[in-house]
Amino acid sequence: MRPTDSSRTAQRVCPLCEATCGLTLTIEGTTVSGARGDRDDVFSSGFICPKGASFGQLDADPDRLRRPLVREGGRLREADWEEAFAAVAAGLRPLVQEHGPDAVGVVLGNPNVHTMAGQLYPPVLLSTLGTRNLFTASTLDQMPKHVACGLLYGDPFAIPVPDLDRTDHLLLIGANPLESNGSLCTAPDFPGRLKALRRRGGTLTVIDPRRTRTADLADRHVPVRPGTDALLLAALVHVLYEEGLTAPGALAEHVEGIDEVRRAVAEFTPEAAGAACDVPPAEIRAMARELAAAETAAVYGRIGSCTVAHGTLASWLVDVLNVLTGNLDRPGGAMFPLSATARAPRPAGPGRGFRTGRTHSRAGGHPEVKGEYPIAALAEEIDTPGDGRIRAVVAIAANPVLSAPDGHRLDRALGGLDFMVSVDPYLNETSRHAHVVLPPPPPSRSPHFDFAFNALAVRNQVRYNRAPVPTDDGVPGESEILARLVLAVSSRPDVPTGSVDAMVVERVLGKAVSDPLQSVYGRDPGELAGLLSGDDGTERRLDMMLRLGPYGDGFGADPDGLTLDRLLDRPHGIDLGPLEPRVPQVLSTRSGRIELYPQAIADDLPRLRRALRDRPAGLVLVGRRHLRSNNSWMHNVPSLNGGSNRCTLQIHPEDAARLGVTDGALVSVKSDGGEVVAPAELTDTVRAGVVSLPHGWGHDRPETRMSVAAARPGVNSNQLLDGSLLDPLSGTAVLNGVPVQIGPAG
Ligand SMILES: Nc1nc2c(c(=O)[nH]1)N[C@H]1C(S)=C(S)[C@@H](COP(=O)(O)OP(=O)(O)OC[C@H]3O[C@@H](n4cnc5c(=O)[nH]c(N)nc54)[C@H](O)[C@@H]3O)O[C@H]1N2
Ligand SMILES: Nc1nc2c(c(=O)[nH]1)N[C@H]1C(S)=C(S)[C@@H](COP(=O)(O)OP(=O)(O)OC[C@H]3O[C@@H](n4cnc5c(=O)[nH]c(N)nc54)[C@H](O)[C@@H]3O)O[C@H]1N2
Ligand code: SF4
Ligand SMILES: [Mo]
Repeated sequence: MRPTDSSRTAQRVCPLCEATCGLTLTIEGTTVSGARGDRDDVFSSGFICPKGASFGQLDADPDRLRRPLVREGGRLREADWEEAFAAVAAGLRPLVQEHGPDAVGVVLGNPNVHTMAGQLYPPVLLSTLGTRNLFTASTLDQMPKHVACGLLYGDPFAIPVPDLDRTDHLLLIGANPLESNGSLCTAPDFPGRLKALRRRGGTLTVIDPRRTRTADLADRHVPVRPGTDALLLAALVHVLYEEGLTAPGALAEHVEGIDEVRRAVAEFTPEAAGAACDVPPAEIRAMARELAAAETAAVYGRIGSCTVAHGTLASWLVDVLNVLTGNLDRPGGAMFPLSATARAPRPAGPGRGFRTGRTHSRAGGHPEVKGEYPIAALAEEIDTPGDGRIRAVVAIAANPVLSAPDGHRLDRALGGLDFMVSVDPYLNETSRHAHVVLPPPPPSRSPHFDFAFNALAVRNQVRYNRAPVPTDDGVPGESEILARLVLAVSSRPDVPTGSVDAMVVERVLGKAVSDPLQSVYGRDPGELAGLLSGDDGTERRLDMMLRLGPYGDGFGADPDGLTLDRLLDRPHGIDLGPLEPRVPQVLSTRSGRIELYPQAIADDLPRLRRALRDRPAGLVLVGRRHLRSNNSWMHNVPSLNGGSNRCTLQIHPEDAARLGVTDGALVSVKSDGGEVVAPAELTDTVRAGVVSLPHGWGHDRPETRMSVAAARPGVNSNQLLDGSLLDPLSGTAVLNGVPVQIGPAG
C-alpha cells in the first residue's frame, strides 16, 4: 500500500526473531500498511528481513482471534472479557483448593521472550500459584547453555556471546544465522556481520551436517555426523593440551580446574573422536591450531549443539575452548553483555552457585532445572494417574502439540484436562483444547522492550517503543491479560489490575533499599515508588528496572543516568557501547572463580566416552529452519508461506538412489517414536547418511482456525519422537541426530 496524506510512521522493534531489528511502520488509521528497516536505529541501522517486512500482514491476519473464547457444551464460543476471566477463576480456583497448586501446570512458549508481558508477569503468576509444574520451550532449545553457564560461572543467565564485530575467527557450531538470523547472539544483520568478518580478513568455520547458506560463507565447512559435536569439541580441547596451545592469559587467575580438564579429555584423541564424528583427525588438529593461532576467536554453539544427546557437555566444551584459548571475556572473543535492566554490577566474590535437582517430577522423576521440568515430560505428568497429577494447564504463547515430542500423546492428554486456559492469538493445535482462550492484541498494539535479548546482544544498547496503535476501548493489552490471570488464581480476584504491578514495585524497591550495595540503600521505598514515571504499571516497572540497573540514574544518585523518560526521548534507541570485560564481577560460583570442571559434568563424561565406541548404523534425522518461517505459528501469513518454505524431507542423492527414492515422491520416515509421510527433496546440501525435516508443521488437526496454514499443512517432525530421549543434565529433548528409517510411502 502506498503511504497517503493520512498516514503516519512509528518505530517498533520487530518481535519476530532474536535479531531485534528496529522497524519503521507506516500506519493508516489503525492499520499497519508497511514496514521498513529503521535506518536510524542505533543497533540495526535499517536491516530488515522478509518476516519483518510482513509485519503488517501478520498483524492484520484475519484468523487472529479478536475476542476471548469460552467453552460451553463442548464447543468454544466468543465471549466478553469479564466472562472469560470469570471462567478462568471458576475453572482454576476449585482445582487448586481441592488438589493443591501442583495440579496446575504452566507452559510458557517462545514468544514470551519477545513480549514485555511475557517477561514481566509469568514469574508473578508462578509465585502466586505456587506450582512446581513449570514447562517451557527452553527444554526444546537453550537449556543446555543455561546449565553449562550456571555450572561454569554460577549464573545460568551469564551466557557469553561471540563478539561478532571484532572477532578474527568464528567457530560456529549447529547454527544457521542466515536463516534464523541468530540465537543467543542478538545481532541485527547477522549475515552482513559475517560478511564483514570475512572482509576484514577474519575466518569462519561452520560445523553442520548440512551445507547451509551460512556454511556457504565459510572458509571451512565441517559436515559432522549429527549428535557428535561434544566428541569433536572434546578432541579440539585434547589437541590444545597435547600441542601446548592452551593460553588462558589474564583469565588464568580466575579459573580453577584447568588440569582436571586435561585429564578428562585424555581419551578423546582426534583419531578416536574423528572416527565417531566423520571428521578426519588431521582436520580436527588443523581446527584446533587455527583457533589457538587466531589473534582473537570465538566459539559459538546453538540449536544443533544443544538439542542433542550430549547438549550440556557440548555447551560446556564450547566455553572450555573459549577459556583455554584466552578468548573468554576479551574483545573479539566471547563476552558477557551488560543490559540496561541487568542487576547493577557488584564487587567480585563468592556467590551462591548453581545447582539442579532440588525437586523431581512426579511421574518420570526428572530433576528440576532452573525451576522447570522437561517439556517432553508434560504429557506424562497429565496422563499418569495418581496423586499430584496435573489437572489444569495455563499455556501462554506455547504450541507444544507441534513443537515438543509426541504431539499425539500430548494432544490426547490436553484433551482430557479438567481445565485449560491459553493466552494465544490463534486457535491452533494446542489452544484448541483450552476451555478459555485469551487473545493478546497484535504487535502493533503492544509496547516493546527486549528484556531477554539485550542481555544477549553483541552490542550494549537499549530501545523502548510504546504501542504504535492504541488498543480499542475495553480490549486489554497482554500485560493486563496476564495481570488479570494472576488475580484470577490469587485469593483476591476482585482487587484492581494495577495492584499486581504495585505489589512487584513494592517488593523490588523494598529489597533494593535494604541492600547496602545499591545506590538507593536506606531510602524510603514509598518515596522511590512516587518518583516512577510511565503511563501504566508496565512502564513504571520498566522505569524502576532501568533506574536500578547498571546505566540507571539510581533515582537521582546519577543525574545523567538512564530513566524511562530519557529513553522515550530517543525513539531510535540509545547506544551503550561495545561489550566490555566483566570477569570476575559476573561470576557467582561458590568459589568466586570460573569452575572449569564441575562435578555434574565429570559425572556425565563416562556417557560421552561410551559414545566414542557405539556408533549407530543407518540414517539420522536433523531439523532445519527457513528464513520465512518461525517455529509453528507463521505458516498462516500468505506472503511467507510457499516457495522454498516447504515441509520436505531432504535427502542426499546417494541415499535416495540406494533406497529407491525419487525427487518429489512421498516417503515414509519411521523412528522408534512414530512415522510421518513427506515428499522427498533430493539435495546434496545434506550430507550422506543424514535426512532433514523442518519442525512446526502438521497443521491438519480439526477445530483449529488457521486457514492458510491448514491449506498446506505439512507434517509434524516431532511425531517421530516419543519424548524419552533427553540430555540428562538439562532435560532438553533430543531433536537432532535421531535414527530413522526411510522407505517409499504406501
Ligand atoms: N524438531 C524440532 N522441534 C523444535 C525445534 C527444532 O529445532 N526442531 N525448535 C524448538 C525451539 S528452539 C523452540 S523455541 C520451540 C518453540 O515452540 P513454542 O514455544 O511452542 O513456540 P511456537 O511454536 O513459536 O508457538 C508460539 C505460540 O505463541 C503464539 N503467539 C505468537 N505471538 C504471541 C504473542 O504475542 N503473545 C502470545 N501470548 N502468544 C503468541 C502462537 O500463536 C503459538 O501458539 O520449538 C522447538 N521445537
Ligand atoms: N526464520 C526463522 N528464524 C528463527 C526461527 C525460525 O523458526 N525461523 N526460530 C527462532 C528460534 S526459536 C531459535 S531457538 C533460533 C535457532 O537458531 P539456529 O540455532 O541458528 O537454528 P537453525 O537454523 O535450526 O540451525 C541449526 C543448525 O544445526 C544443524 N544441526 C543439526 N544437528 C546438528 C548436529 O548434531 N551438529 C551440528 N553441528 N549441527 C547440527 C542444522 O542442520 C541447522 O543448520 O532461530 C530463531 N529464528
Ligand atoms: S531479522 Fe528478525 S528481528 Fe529482524 S526483521 Fe527479520 S524477523 Fe524481524
Ligand atoms: Mo528457540
